[in-house]
Amino acid sequence: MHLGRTTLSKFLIQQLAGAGDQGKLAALLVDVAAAVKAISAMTAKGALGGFLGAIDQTNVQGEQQKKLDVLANDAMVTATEWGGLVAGLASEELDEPYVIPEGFARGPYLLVFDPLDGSSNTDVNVSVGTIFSVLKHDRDEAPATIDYLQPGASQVAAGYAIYGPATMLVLSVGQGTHGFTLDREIGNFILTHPNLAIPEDSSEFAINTSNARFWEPPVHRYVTECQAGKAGERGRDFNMRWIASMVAEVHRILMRGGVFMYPKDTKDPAKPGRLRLMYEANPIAMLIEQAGGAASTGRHRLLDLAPEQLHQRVPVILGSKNEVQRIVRYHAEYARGEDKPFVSPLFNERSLFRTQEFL
Ligand code: AFP
Repeated sequence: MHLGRTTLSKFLIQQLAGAGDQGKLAALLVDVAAAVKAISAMTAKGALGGFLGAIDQTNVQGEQQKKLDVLANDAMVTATEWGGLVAGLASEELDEPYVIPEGFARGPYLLVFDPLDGSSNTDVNVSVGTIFSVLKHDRDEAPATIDYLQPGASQVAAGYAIYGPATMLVLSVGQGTHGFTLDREIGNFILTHPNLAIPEDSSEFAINTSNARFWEPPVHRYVTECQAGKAGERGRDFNMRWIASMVAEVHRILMRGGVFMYPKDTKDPAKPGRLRLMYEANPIAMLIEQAGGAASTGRHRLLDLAPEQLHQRVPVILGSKNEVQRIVRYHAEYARGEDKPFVSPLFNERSLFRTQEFL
């Protein structure tokens, strides 16, 4: 038991003791936590609960939906539509924003979420997550889509749940990034990781290298230097990870540093990136910056972007500040034509000359 430990509710009351709608924000986050507990129970049952597998429908992203995608979405809607705290909801799994039904009062917030991120991993029992973002809605009228299109810097709260060996909730209300672990015995989230801080330097990067042929030169330059390790520009060896579940990559970075990249590439020119701005990039970027890290498209700070569409995609490069800043610098040098010519040892004239010396 964790008697005396700080529960999520106690933490939120302490952090949001201010006037105005702060109490409603705390209540909304408690409702989100209730949905997370339900989703955690379903992911933990897996095949025993009949929750695995796909269904015969695709979402607005054109992706085939998993059963858990739909069930997680329903859990988030059911837990938050009723309380008079939100004016509307938007989800990766819904083409259009969700209109709060007649009979439920509307509130001052908009909740935007990816109910189950990494769902391609559910059937192989790899950690998945829920990502959520909270925005203000200051009009009495029901929100139109345009009301959701606020820059990430406007978020009043953001967080994710990770359904791993333990279920954790990591969130920020603008006063740092904090982690809570679900104690299933008492059904409560306990503050276990207060004030998370990302190391500014790291020797670990995460990227899907099967896309290397589609990357822009600055990304090639950064990854190639990491792979060169001690023998190359960086003078030290690097480690690589790729879980294909953003929440799991981000959680690792919050725990021990690193950099995560899903950069702009030429794989599908119609898509400026794979990840979605409103309910993946923006909430995660808030958590990363609140923990002392950096989050960029490679060219712009993610939280500064002015959204144009609810489901728009963006390039994402985030994590340890000094590594992200190096990648951003490489993009700027590339734009100015100043990036060091990308030479691998094999083609470097000097090294070829050296080889001839000993022929
Ligand atoms: P799914 O939710 O469709 O599994 O996508 C997960 C994700 O959006 C993000 O969580 C991963 O980092 C990324 O996609 C993995 O993309 P690849 O499958 O191209 O590696």
